[in-house]
Amino acid sequence: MRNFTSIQDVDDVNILVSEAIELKKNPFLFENLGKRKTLGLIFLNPSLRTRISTQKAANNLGMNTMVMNLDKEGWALETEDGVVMNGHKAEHIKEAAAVLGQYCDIIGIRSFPKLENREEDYSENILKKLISYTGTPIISLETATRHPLQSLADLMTIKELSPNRRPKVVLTWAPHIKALPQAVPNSFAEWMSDSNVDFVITHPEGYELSDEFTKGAEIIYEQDVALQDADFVYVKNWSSYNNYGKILSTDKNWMLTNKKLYYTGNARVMHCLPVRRDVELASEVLDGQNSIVINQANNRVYAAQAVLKNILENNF
Ligand code: SN0
Repeated sequence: MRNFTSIQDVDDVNILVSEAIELKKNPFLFENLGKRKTLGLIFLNPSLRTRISTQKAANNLGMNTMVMNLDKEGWALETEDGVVMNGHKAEHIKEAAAVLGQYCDIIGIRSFPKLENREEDYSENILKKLISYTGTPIISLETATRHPLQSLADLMTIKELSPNRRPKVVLTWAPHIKALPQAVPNSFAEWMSDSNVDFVITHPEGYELSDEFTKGAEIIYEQDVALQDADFVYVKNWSSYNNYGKILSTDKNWMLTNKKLYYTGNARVMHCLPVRRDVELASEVLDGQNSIVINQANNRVYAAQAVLKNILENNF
Protein backbone atom coordinates (compact mmCIF):
# COMPACT_ATOMS: atom_id res chain seq x y z
CA MET A 1 0.00 0.00 0.00
CA ARG A 2 1.02 3.62 -0.43
CA ASN A 3 -1.08 5.48 2.17
CA PHE A 4 -2.72 4.17 5.34
CA THR A 5 -5.79 6.31 5.93
CA SER A 6 -8.55 3.68 6.12
CA ILE A 7 -9.17 -0.06 5.74
CA GLN A 8 -9.70 0.59 2.02
CA ASP A 9 -5.97 1.24 1.66
CA VAL A 10 -5.10 -2.27 2.89
CA ASP A 11 -4.66 -5.04 0.28
CA ASP A 12 -5.17 -7.93 2.71
CA VAL A 13 -6.27 -7.21 6.27
CA ASN A 14 -5.62 -10.77 7.50
CA ILE A 15 -2.04 -10.67 6.28
CA LEU A 16 -1.47 -7.26 7.92
CA VAL A 17 -2.86 -8.49 11.27
CA SER A 18 -0.77 -11.69 11.10
CA GLU A 19 2.27 -9.60 10.33
CA ALA A 20 1.63 -7.39 13.38
CA ILE A 21 1.31 -10.52 15.58
CA GLU A 22 4.61 -11.86 14.16
CA LEU A 23 6.38 -8.52 14.73
CA LYS A 24 5.28 -8.61 18.37
CA LYS A 25 7.18 -11.91 18.74
CA ASN A 26 10.23 -10.67 16.86
CA PRO A 27 10.29 -6.83 16.70
CA PHE A 28 13.85 -6.49 15.36
CA LEU A 29 13.62 -8.91 12.44
CA PHE A 30 13.53 -6.02 9.95
CA GLU A 31 15.74 -3.59 11.86
CA ASN A 32 17.52 -2.39 8.70
CA LEU A 33 14.47 -2.05 6.44
CA GLY A 34 14.01 1.63 7.26
CA LYS A 35 17.67 2.59 7.43
CA ARG A 36 18.21 6.22 6.31
CA LYS A 37 14.48 6.74 5.91
CA THR A 38 12.74 9.47 7.90
CA LEU A 39 9.25 9.35 9.37
CA GLY A 40 7.73 12.76 10.15
CA LEU A 41 4.91 12.78 12.71
CA ILE A 42 2.80 15.92 12.59
CA PHE A 43 0.36 16.59 15.42
CA LEU A 44 -2.39 19.18 15.36
CA ASN A 45 -3.87 17.70 18.59
CA PRO A 46 -2.58 15.94 21.74
CA SER A 47 -1.32 12.35 21.77
CA LEU A 48 0.37 9.82 24.05
CA ARG A 49 -0.01 6.33 22.59
CA THR A 50 -0.04 7.26 18.91
CA ARG A 51 3.04 9.43 19.17
CA ILE A 52 5.19 7.06 21.25
CA SER A 53 4.06 3.76 19.73
CA THR A 54 4.59 5.00 16.17
CA GLN A 55 8.06 6.34 17.05
CA LYS A 56 8.94 3.03 18.66
CA ALA A 57 7.62 1.12 15.64
CA ALA A 58 9.77 3.26 13.32
CA ASN A 59 12.84 2.79 15.55
CA ASN A 60 12.34 -1.00 15.49
CA LEU A 61 12.58 -0.80 11.68
CA GLY A 62 15.72 1.37 11.78
CA MET A 63 13.97 4.59 10.70
CA ASN A 64 14.66 8.10 11.96
CA THR A 65 11.69 9.98 13.35
CA MET A 66 10.92 13.68 13.60
CA VAL A 67 7.94 14.87 15.62
CA MET A 68 6.32 18.27 15.41
CA ASN A 69 3.39 19.59 17.42
CA LEU A 70 2.42 21.88 14.59
CA ASP A 71 -0.57 23.35 16.42
CA LYS A 72 1.70 24.73 19.17
CA GLU A 73 5.12 25.06 17.58
CA GLY A 74 4.42 25.81 13.92
CA TRP A 75 3.04 28.79 12.07
CA ALA A 76 -0.74 29.07 12.17
CA LEU A 77 -1.81 27.10 9.11
CA GLU A 78 -4.23 28.23 6.40
CA THR A 79 -5.95 25.14 5.02
CA GLU A 80 -8.47 26.72 2.59
CA ASP A 81 -7.69 27.61 -1.01
CA GLY A 82 -8.22 31.07 -2.46
CA VAL A 83 -7.88 32.96 0.82
CA VAL A 84 -6.06 36.30 0.92
CA MET A 85 -3.72 35.59 3.82
CA ASN A 86 -3.92 38.94 5.59
CA GLY A 87 -5.10 37.48 8.93
CA HIS A 88 -3.24 35.61 11.68
CA LYS A 89 -2.51 32.50 9.61
CA ALA A 90 1.07 32.81 8.34
CA GLU A 91 1.59 29.66 6.28
CA HIS A 92 -0.51 27.81 3.70
CA ILE A 93 -0.78 24.04 3.89
CA LYS A 94 0.34 23.90 0.25
CA GLU A 95 3.87 25.10 1.06
CA ALA A 96 4.03 23.52 4.52
CA ALA A 97 3.15 20.07 3.11
CA ALA A 98 5.51 20.39 0.15
CA VAL A 99 8.39 21.39 2.46
CA LEU A 100 7.71 18.54 4.90
CA GLY A 101 7.75 16.23 1.89
CA GLN A 102 11.33 17.31 1.18
CA TYR A 103 12.51 16.34 4.67
CA CYS A 104 10.51 13.14 5.22
CA ASP A 105 10.03 9.85 3.37
CA ILE A 106 6.75 8.98 5.11
CA ILE A 107 4.48 11.44 6.97
CA GLY A 108 1.91 10.78 9.70
CA ILE A 109 -0.79 13.33 10.48
CA ARG A 110 -3.15 13.79 13.45
CA SER A 111 -5.97 16.19 12.75
CA PHE A 112 -9.15 16.02 14.85
CA PRO A 113 -12.50 17.30 13.60
CA LYS A 114 -13.70 20.66 14.89
CA LEU A 115 -17.19 19.14 15.43
CA GLU A 116 -18.88 22.29 14.15
CA ASN A 117 -19.56 21.61 10.48
CA ARG A 118 -20.12 17.99 9.46
CA GLU A 119 -19.52 18.50 5.73
CA GLU A 120 -16.26 20.27 6.44
CA ASP A 121 -14.98 17.63 8.91
CA TYR A 122 -16.07 14.67 6.79
CA SER A 123 -14.44 16.17 3.67
CA GLU A 124 -11.03 15.36 5.27
CA ASN A 125 -9.60 18.50 3.67
CA ILE A 126 -6.28 18.46 5.58
CA LEU A 127 -5.62 14.77 4.95
CA LYS A 128 -6.39 15.10 1.24
CA LYS A 129 -4.18 18.19 0.86
CA LEU A 130 -1.27 16.43 2.57
CA ILE A 131 -1.64 13.47 0.20
CA SER A 132 -1.65 15.89 -2.75
CA TYR A 133 1.18 18.20 -1.75
CA THR A 134 3.78 16.19 0.23
CA GLY A 135 4.50 13.63 -2.50
CA THR A 136 5.16 11.05 0.25
CA PRO A 137 3.09 8.18 1.61
CA ILE A 138 0.73 9.44 4.33
CA ILE A 139 -0.36 7.64 7.50
CA SER A 140 -3.42 8.75 9.46
CA LEU A 141 -2.65 9.19 13.15
CA GLU A 142 -6.40 9.88 13.64
CA THR A 143 -8.05 12.35 11.36
CA ALA A 144 -11.59 13.75 11.33
CA THR A 145 -13.39 10.52 10.43
CA ARG A 146 -11.10 7.58 11.21
CA HIS A 147 -8.32 6.19 13.41
CA PRO A 148 -7.07 3.20 11.41
CA LEU A 149 -3.86 2.50 13.42
CA GLN A 150 -6.11 2.10 16.47
CA SER A 151 -8.49 -0.21 14.60
CA LEU A 152 -5.65 -2.40 13.34
CA ALA A 153 -4.34 -2.75 16.92
CA ASP A 154 -7.92 -3.49 18.06
CA LEU A 155 -8.40 -6.23 15.48
CA MET A 156 -4.98 -7.67 16.35
CA THR A 157 -5.96 -7.72 20.05
CA ILE A 158 -9.26 -9.47 19.28
CA LYS A 159 -7.48 -12.02 17.09
CA GLU A 160 -4.87 -12.74 19.81
CA LEU A 161 -7.48 -13.32 22.52
CA SER A 162 -10.40 -14.80 20.58
CA PRO A 163 -12.01 -18.09 21.58
CA ASN A 164 -11.86 -20.89 18.98
CA ARG A 165 -15.09 -19.72 17.33
CA ARG A 166 -16.51 -16.58 15.77
CA PRO A 167 -16.49 -14.06 18.66
CA LYS A 168 -19.25 -11.63 19.53
CA VAL A 169 -17.93 -8.06 19.67
CA VAL A 170 -20.03 -5.23 21.13
CA LEU A 171 -19.21 -1.55 20.69
CA THR A 172 -20.95 0.38 23.45
CA TRP A 173 -21.37 4.13 23.72
CA ALA A 174 -20.32 5.55 27.11
CA PRO A 175 -21.05 8.87 28.82
CA HIS A 176 -18.51 11.72 28.71
CA ILE A 177 -18.35 15.35 29.74
CA LYS A 178 -16.97 16.54 26.38
CA ALA A 179 -18.06 16.21 22.78
CA LEU A 180 -15.65 13.67 21.24
CA PRO A 181 -15.02 12.73 17.60
CA GLN A 182 -16.69 9.75 15.89
CA ALA A 183 -13.32 8.71 14.42
CA VAL A 184 -12.55 5.81 16.76
CA PRO A 185 -16.03 4.20 16.64
CA ASN A 186 -16.38 4.87 12.87
CA SER A 187 -13.10 3.17 12.21
CA PHE A 188 -13.71 0.30 14.64
CA ALA A 189 -17.11 -0.35 13.04
CA GLU A 190 -15.58 -0.28 9.57
CA TRP A 191 -12.89 -2.82 10.51
CA MET A 192 -15.27 -5.08 12.45
CA SER A 193 -17.83 -5.18 9.63
CA ASP A 194 -15.06 -6.56 7.45
CA SER A 195 -13.93 -9.21 10.00
CA ASN A 196 -15.03 -12.69 11.02
CA VAL A 197 -16.96 -11.52 14.12
CA ASP A 198 -20.60 -11.01 15.13
CA PHE A 199 -20.68 -7.26 15.55
CA VAL A 200 -23.25 -5.32 17.59
CA ILE A 201 -23.34 -1.58 18.31
CA THR A 202 -25.30 -0.20 21.25
CA HIS A 203 -25.97 3.47 22.01
CA PRO A 204 -28.80 5.77 23.08
CA GLU A 205 -31.11 6.86 20.24
CA GLY A 206 -29.66 9.82 18.36
CA TYR A 207 -26.08 8.50 18.49
CA GLU A 208 -26.27 6.56 15.20
CA LEU A 209 -22.95 6.68 13.36
CA SER A 210 -22.85 7.34 9.62
CA ASP A 211 -24.00 4.15 7.86
CA GLU A 212 -20.97 4.49 5.61
CA PHE A 213 -19.11 2.88 8.55
CA THR A 214 -21.72 0.65 10.20
CA LYS A 215 -22.89 -1.41 7.22
CA GLY A 216 -23.33 -5.01 8.38
CA ALA A 217 -23.53 -4.15 12.09
CA GLU A 218 -26.56 -4.90 14.25
CA ILE A 219 -27.70 -1.85 16.21
CA ILE A 220 -29.47 -2.49 19.54
CA TYR A 221 -30.59 0.43 21.70
CA GLU A 222 -30.90 -1.56 24.98
CA GLN A 223 -27.37 -1.93 26.29
CA ASP A 224 -28.17 -4.91 28.56
CA VAL A 225 -29.61 -6.85 25.60
CA ALA A 226 -26.67 -5.98 23.36
CA LEU A 227 -24.14 -7.13 25.99
CA GLN A 228 -25.62 -10.67 26.22
CA ASP A 229 -22.90 -13.30 25.69
CA ALA A 230 -20.36 -10.78 24.37
CA ASP A 231 -16.75 -11.97 24.13
CA PHE A 232 -15.38 -8.45 23.71
CA VAL A 233 -16.90 -5.14 24.82
CA TYR A 234 -15.39 -1.98 23.31
CA VAL A 235 -16.26 1.07 25.39
CA LYS A 236 -16.17 4.49 23.72
CA ASN A 237 -17.90 7.84 23.86
CA TRP A 238 -18.70 9.81 20.74
CA SER A 239 -20.75 12.90 19.98
CA SER A 240 -23.82 12.76 17.75
CA TYR A 241 -23.35 12.43 14.00
CA ASN A 242 -26.92 13.38 13.03
CA ASN A 243 -27.16 16.30 15.44
CA TYR A 244 -23.58 16.99 14.58
CA GLY A 245 -21.06 17.32 17.42
CA LYS A 246 -23.75 17.56 20.11
CA ILE A 247 -23.95 15.79 23.49
CA LEU A 248 -27.47 14.30 23.61
CA SER A 249 -27.12 12.18 26.74
CA THR A 250 -25.01 12.01 29.88
CA ASP A 251 -27.00 9.09 31.31
CA LYS A 252 -24.72 7.45 33.90
CA ASN A 253 -26.49 4.12 33.40
CA TRP A 254 -24.50 3.70 30.19
CA MET A 255 -21.19 3.42 32.11
CA LEU A 256 -19.86 -0.15 32.04
CA THR A 257 -19.71 -1.60 35.56
CA ASN A 258 -19.03 -5.09 36.95
CA LYS A 259 -22.78 -5.58 37.24
CA LYS A 260 -23.21 -4.99 33.51
CA LEU A 261 -20.21 -7.14 32.70
CA TYR A 262 -22.11 -9.97 34.36
CA TYR A 263 -24.52 -10.07 31.37
CA THR A 264 -21.66 -10.81 28.98
CA GLY A 265 -19.84 -14.07 28.38
CA ASN A 266 -17.09 -12.93 30.80
CA ALA A 267 -16.12 -10.44 28.09
CA ARG A 268 -12.74 -8.81 27.69
CA VAL A 269 -13.08 -5.05 27.97
CA MET A 270 -11.40 -2.70 25.49
CA HIS A 271 -10.93 1.07 25.27
CA CYS A 272 -8.58 3.04 23.03
CA LEU A 273 -7.53 5.34 25.93
CA PRO A 274 -7.38 7.97 27.32
CA VAL A 275 -10.29 6.92 29.52
CA ARG A 276 -12.03 8.97 32.17
CA ARG A 277 -12.38 6.72 35.19
CA ASP A 278 -15.86 6.42 36.65
CA VAL A 279 -17.30 8.58 33.87
CA GLU A 280 -16.88 6.36 30.80
CA LEU A 281 -15.78 3.17 32.49
CA ALA A 282 -15.98 2.07 36.15
CA SER A 283 -12.66 1.77 37.98
CA GLU A 284 -13.68 -1.69 39.15
CA VAL A 285 -13.76 -2.81 35.50
CA LEU A 286 -10.53 -1.05 34.50
CA ASP A 287 -8.70 -2.52 37.50
CA GLY A 288 -10.33 -5.94 37.14
CA GLN A 289 -9.37 -9.18 35.40
CA ASN A 290 -11.41 -8.51 32.25
CA SER A 291 -9.71 -5.29 31.17
CA ILE A 292 -7.25 -5.69 28.29
CA VAL A 293 -6.68 -1.96 27.66
CA ILE A 294 -2.94 -2.08 28.42
CA ASN A 295 -2.30 -5.00 26.07
CA GLN A 296 -4.43 -3.18 23.49
CA ALA A 297 -2.20 -0.09 23.86
CA ASN A 298 0.95 -2.25 23.63
CA ASN A 299 -0.34 -3.64 20.33
CA ARG A 300 -0.33 -0.12 18.89
CA VAL A 301 3.46 -0.53 18.42
CA TYR A 302 3.14 -3.66 16.28
CA ALA A 303 0.17 -2.39 14.32
CA ALA A 304 2.18 0.72 13.38
CA GLN A 305 5.23 -1.42 12.66
CA ALA A 306 3.27 -3.69 10.29
CA VAL A 307 1.95 -0.61 8.45
CA LEU A 308 5.37 1.06 8.18
CA LYS A 309 6.97 -2.20 7.03
CA ASN A 310 4.36 -2.61 4.30
CA ILE A 311 4.79 1.00 3.09
CA LEU A 312 8.60 0.74 3.14
CA GLU A 313 8.52 -2.53 1.17
CA ASN A 314 6.12 -1.24 -1.47
CA ASN A 315 7.32 2.32 -2.09
CA PHE A 316 11.11 2.46 -1.81
C1 SN0 B 1 -9.86 11.29 21.32
C2 SN0 B 1 -11.09 10.72 20.60
O1 SN0 B 1 -11.08 10.65 19.36
O2 SN0 B 1 -12.04 10.33 21.27
C3 SN0 B 1 -8.64 10.44 21.06
C4 SN0 B 1 -8.77 8.97 21.30
C5 SN0 B 1 -7.61 8.17 20.80
N1 SN0 B 1 -10.11 11.36 22.74
C6 SN0 B 1 -10.20 12.50 23.40
O3 SN0 B 1 -10.08 13.55 22.80
C7 SN0 B 1 -10.41 12.45 24.91
C8 SN0 B 1 -10.39 13.82 25.50
C9 SN0 B 1 -10.87 13.91 26.94
O4 SN0 B 1 -10.89 15.04 27.41
O5 SN0 B 1 -11.25 12.91 27.58
